Amino acid sequence: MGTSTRSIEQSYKLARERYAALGVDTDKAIRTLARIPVSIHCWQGDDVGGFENAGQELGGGLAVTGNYPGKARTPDELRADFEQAISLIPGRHRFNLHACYAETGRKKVERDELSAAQFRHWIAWAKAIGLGLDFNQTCFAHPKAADGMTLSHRNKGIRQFWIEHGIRCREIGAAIGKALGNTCLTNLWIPDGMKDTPADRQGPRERLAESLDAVFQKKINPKFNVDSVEPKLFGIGSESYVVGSHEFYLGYAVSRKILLTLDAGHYHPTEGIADKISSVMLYLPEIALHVSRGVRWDSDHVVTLTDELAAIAQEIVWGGHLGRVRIGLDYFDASINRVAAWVIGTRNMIKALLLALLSPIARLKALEAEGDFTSRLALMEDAKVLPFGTVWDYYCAKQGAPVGDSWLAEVKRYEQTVLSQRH
Ligand code: RNT
Ligand code: ZN
Repeated sequence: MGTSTRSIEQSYKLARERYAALGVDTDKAIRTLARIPVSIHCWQGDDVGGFENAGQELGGGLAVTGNYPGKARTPDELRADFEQAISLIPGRHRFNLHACYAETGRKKVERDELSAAQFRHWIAWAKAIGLGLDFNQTCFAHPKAADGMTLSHRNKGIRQFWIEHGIRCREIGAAIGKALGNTCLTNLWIPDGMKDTPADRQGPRERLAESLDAVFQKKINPKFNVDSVEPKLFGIGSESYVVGSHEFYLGYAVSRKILLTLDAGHYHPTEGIADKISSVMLYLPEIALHVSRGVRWDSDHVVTLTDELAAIAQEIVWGGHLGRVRIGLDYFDASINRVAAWVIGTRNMIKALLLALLSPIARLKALEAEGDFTSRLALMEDAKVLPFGTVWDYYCAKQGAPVGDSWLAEVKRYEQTVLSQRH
């Protein structure tokens, strides 16, 4: 087998030389990579179900397909599944919670009544295993969002309900950040939109801006919580109009000095988010990403190592934006083992970052500055077949994570012993 520690190290030494000849320091790349957290979304673990038992369907234009057995049914199961997943992923990462994952015990706590109390188990767990937490308002799968409108609703009472939810979520985010000594990102996405051509595109946007101002009015120490807003182009049932469009939220985030979340599935099918990063970084102190993979629509497929993913990582790394981009994942596939889905998507995100860190970017930029575009293209293409996999294996081994596909046997074992017992 080619995965013994000795052969990994020997191969790595050769790869290191190969990269060094192009001015790339592989040891440094690995050190940098180990410090980049990926915020892994809780909702892959249970098909965006949450634990409210509201009996409400997902809605909001979100759709999870598949019925692979063994999904987490309780917070404890979700935590156990996630611990299994992160044991197979190199590096130290974060866990991204949604408000609907509140633990309310026997009683019902409405979304406009939530507080950190319903998240104390999550916080204690995160603290115990050294995990950073992020948070999200849940403005879907709820009777008050049943007509697809929330913060931009024409009914004032409904707007007020979601405003209160938004405020409480930010407070929960702050409590999380304070308790963990690690800034929480609270991300706001709402489904608001229309299936068919609206007669009034302006009114809902005016109401949304007003509602958002109410949500973000209270100053919260940015050491504990920072806020982000997430635009979208269309959804199921909101094909013709989405109130919180890209232009809407870009303007909002810039003018209010909050973060913008770029979700890779939220644009036209061939429109990537990679090229947006260098522009928005000029005007925003920080941004957040929902790395996803849309297939024909915002289908939220498991992230694979595509050109688009590589380009996203390049823009973050080559642009010098590490530290100002909060990388998160957003996908939900219920047709395969959910722990594997977490592992595959997250390992791919990390691979893409490593690829970007291992690019001969200094040389490429120098060639570009000299106007030698021929050599730039030649080097970019040759760089694609450098021994990246060898460095990746070495990184996994060094981090104590499984090398190659050996993680899969672990997931299969977990499926046999744990997941398959859930009926
Ligand atoms: C929906 C957004 C949003 C959700 C999660 C569950 O289109 O991408 O981020 O996927 O909040
Ligand atoms: Zn998203």
